[in-house]
Amino acid sequence: MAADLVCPYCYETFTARDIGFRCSGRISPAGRRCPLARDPVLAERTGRRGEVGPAFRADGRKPAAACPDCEGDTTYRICPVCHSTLPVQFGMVGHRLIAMVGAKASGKTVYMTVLLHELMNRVGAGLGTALMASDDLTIRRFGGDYEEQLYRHGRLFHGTRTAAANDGRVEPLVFRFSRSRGRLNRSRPRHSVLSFFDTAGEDFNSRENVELNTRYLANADGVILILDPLQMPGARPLARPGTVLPGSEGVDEPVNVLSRVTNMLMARQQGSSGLIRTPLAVVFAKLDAFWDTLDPGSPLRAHPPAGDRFDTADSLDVHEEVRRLLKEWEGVRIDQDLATHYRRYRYFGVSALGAGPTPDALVAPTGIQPYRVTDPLLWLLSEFGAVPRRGRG
Ligand SMILES: Nc1nc2c(ncn2[C@@H]2O[C@H](COP(=O)(O)OP(=O)(O)OP(=O)(O)O)[C@@H](O)[C@H]2O)c(=O)[nH]1
Ligand SMILES: [Mg+2]
Ligand SMILES: [Zn+2]
Ligand SMILES: [Zn+2]
Repeated sequence: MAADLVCPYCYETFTARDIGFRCSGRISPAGRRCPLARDPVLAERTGRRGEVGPAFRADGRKPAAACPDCEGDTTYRICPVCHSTLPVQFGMVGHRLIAMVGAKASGKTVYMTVLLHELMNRVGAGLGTALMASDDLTIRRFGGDYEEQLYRHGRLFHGTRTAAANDGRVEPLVFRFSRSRGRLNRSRPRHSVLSFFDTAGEDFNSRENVELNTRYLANADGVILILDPLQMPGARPLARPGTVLPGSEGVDEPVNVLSRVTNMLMARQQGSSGLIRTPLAVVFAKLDAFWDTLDPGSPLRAHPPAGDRFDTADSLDVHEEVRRLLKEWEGVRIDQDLATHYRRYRYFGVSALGAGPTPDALVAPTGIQPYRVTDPLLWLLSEFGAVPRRGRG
């Protein structure tokens, strides 16, 4: 059988049969209890050193198995490669890995934090969707680090730690996305597992991380590529006066970042047409710095129509508007590269903060006012059939 599952924690592939189990460590009906101990595989692969029940092999297609030592039943299923506990119903519900990549300081961490915050709070309810952290570590890291820093303290992030500085490990945030089953979409999948891996921009430039990133990208079902117009020589001079500009030292222009991503995706998978099949959301961040330069009638000055569907017409308007902006920003090569290599791609324009931060890296006094942040994710989910669309295209 083909290896059709991808671990949301390590991005290695395996089959359902290979899924392992972990003893619950509770006293079993037979009166025995397995001792908890550090799992060397888990520690090596993920850095998690806590004491856990012993791992064992059994038929991973089943939801539960009996521990060979204590005979107690367990429903903890684990990845055969990294031994992370898999989300409930993993392999039984749709699981979608969304990879997010972009150059250094392009705004990935801020965007991811705001996107997830919006989906968990404001937007989710309107869309009839819910987003929940899938494991304790995600709850602690997302709530405790990311959300706390940006929303409670109003402080922007330092550059994300590189995978190399983290012993080559990645620590994705894993969420369960669910949609309440509406009358019209009875057959659509209700749950998806979303895994976000917040890369450091430098991971894209260093050789030792290319292998890791290739696996991550190649096994993703959809890719969100964050591009920063402030890093485009043709757009930089157009930014609103006073905008905090990213340093240009060691920064790669968006067109080069795109080439790197394209090379990584091509290394692994191609359709018979030679085009990359993974849907690619090309997201231009920090749009607030360019609002002054846009036409008052531009779709990038309006909010997307409200409703519980992905609005195709609005999305295509935005797509064309970004394509037009690329001419102004001297970014036409980006458009050519996408058309040459990708079967499915779509442009987006977002502002996670809604206003430029202060020079001392604090959220503007007007607060966080996200603009169009959920559009790219909803497009990807609608491509997978996990969110319904209004209109065709
Ligand atoms: N004007 C504006 N600036 C933003 C926005 N989002 C991020 N920025 C700026 O971009 C900087 C970098 O954002 P991060 O999200 O930390 O960037 P990153 O891509 O995670 O960077 P690395 O982790 O170093 O790769 C922030 O400190 C802000 O100055 C936005 O919506 N609008
Ligand atoms: Mg970051
Ligand atoms: Zn046991
Ligand atoms: Zn794994």
